[in-house]
Amino acid sequence: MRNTLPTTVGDLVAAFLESHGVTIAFGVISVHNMPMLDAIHRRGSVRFVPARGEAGATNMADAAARASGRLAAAITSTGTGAGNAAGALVEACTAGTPLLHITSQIDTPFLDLGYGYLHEAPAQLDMLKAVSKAAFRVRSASEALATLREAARIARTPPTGPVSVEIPIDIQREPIDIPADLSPLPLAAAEPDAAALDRLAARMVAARRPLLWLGGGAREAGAAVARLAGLGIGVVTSSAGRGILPDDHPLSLGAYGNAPPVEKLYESVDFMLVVGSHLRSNETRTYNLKLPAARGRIDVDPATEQRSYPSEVFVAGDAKLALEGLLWRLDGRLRIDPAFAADIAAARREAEAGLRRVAGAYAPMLDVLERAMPKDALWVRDITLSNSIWGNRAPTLRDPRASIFALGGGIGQGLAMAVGAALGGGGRKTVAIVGDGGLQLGLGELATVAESRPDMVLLLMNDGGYGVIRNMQDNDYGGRRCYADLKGPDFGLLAEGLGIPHRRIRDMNAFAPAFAEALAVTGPFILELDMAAIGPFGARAGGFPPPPAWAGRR
Ligand SMILES: Cc1ncc(C[n+]2csc(CCOP(=O)(O)OP(=O)(O)O)c2C)c(N)n1
Repeated sequence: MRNTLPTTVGDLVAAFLESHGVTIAFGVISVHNMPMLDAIHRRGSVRFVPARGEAGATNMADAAARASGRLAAAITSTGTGAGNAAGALVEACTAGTPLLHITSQIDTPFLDLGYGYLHEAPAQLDMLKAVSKAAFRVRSASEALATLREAARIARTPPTGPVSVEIPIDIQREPIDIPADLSPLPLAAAEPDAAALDRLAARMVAARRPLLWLGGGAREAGAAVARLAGLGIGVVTSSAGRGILPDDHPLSLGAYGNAPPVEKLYESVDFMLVVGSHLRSNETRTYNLKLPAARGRIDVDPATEQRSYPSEVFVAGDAKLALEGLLWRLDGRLRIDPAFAADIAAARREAEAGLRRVAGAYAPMLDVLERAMPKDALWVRDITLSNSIWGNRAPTLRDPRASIFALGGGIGQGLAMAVGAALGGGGRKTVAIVGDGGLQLGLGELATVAESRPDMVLLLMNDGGYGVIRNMQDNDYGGRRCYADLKGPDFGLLAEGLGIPHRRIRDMNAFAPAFAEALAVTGPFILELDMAAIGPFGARAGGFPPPPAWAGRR
């Protein structure tokens, strides 16, 4: 059946997004994307959220995809517009977010002529290739659908990632019929090799105290992980792997993988299986963390076999399929040390006590969040001391989609991620933690908040500057403080000007009632904590140790 309306490639893009389960898209309207946005508007199926900048829009789309598990889209203009999305695309690559970035190009007769045509950016496609998993240019109206489908297939194929598509503005305007079948291309399953799984199973069976280290790549493997934990295998997660097994499962060490009591426990772990994790430098104290000596690894990317911490058994393939294959091979064969569960629980308790100590004046805040945050809330963080000190480990999360933060460590993405999570996450309350420095990087998106009214509480940890940097200056630069004290706005006045409810607290005792007030609002609420008044953390976090001799290229 053919659509009889005079439709354009812009309409095709809108229909394609609908057919690929995209319910929300973010961007900034421009002469170079209006055929697509006009079609999205007319068709009314995909919600388009106008952001104030392409960086924010792309972070929003990234978080919407992470929170929902579905494709989301960022739609930008050519040149500066596409360039503005680059930092957020780097983060989406780092996190492996399945995301479509649809952008434009100048009119095709002028491509690569160097006329100085409006928005011309000669090497835009090269730039997009560098910051996306893949990038394509649509070269004619007739190939638009095939290119978009292939882009979506690549974005959704593990290891997932953002894919950019340039559609020159004249092609967007070209008339085209919309085919009846716009369905997504099938994804090839990354089947693990049976012999490799046999070797891994034999290694697991020989262990008395086996432990899984789960990264974000194991996000879809929750059911298999729960059954492995049911057999007595312990679990620890990276920050991205939080909630794959509920953090409060008795055999879970949560995301305390580099806490001293857990590192101590590793000495008695006779096999660690790393699943879908980079073992990132910032989560392993730059590879100084002493993981158990005997290790195996499952990863969908075969190239990771000996990357960072080497392993003796490697299984290339999908984490869920591999863990399912492992499960039946282990059936009835494990002989777990009966003391292991209690040792895990003790290490976990000690690690939690350590977290309360380093949280210092903010320890009561952890208790309030643990108690009051809705159990299905999305927990979004910017790169701020409160996240590196405690937010990456607490409060308890029970859903692998709930933990959303910039894995690449770039500040200033938290606000936009909170917006995307709240608007694209299926109506779950979002609680986000940001620093005043990070927030100022994308301050314009507060206007997007005021307009699109995401259901979120923004916990603004205001220490009047870059706390992380001040700590590094104190630790590593003889206490020479520079460029880290910031003049910020009066956030209360700013919120008032935008019509966003705001409260500032100066005393930790005021946090519980203020947080309850914030949660009771359906829509945005900024709860600002005056950190100078509230007090210090119990530790001076900041900086990273040098890598050990064995790591890196030598
Ligand atoms: C995009 C980017 N620019 C610069 C940095 C360096 N940086 C790391 S933390 C930080 C300070 C963040 O300040 P704030 O959000 O106020 O949190 P705080 O450190 O005060 O807790 C900076 C500038 C970075 N990580 N990312």
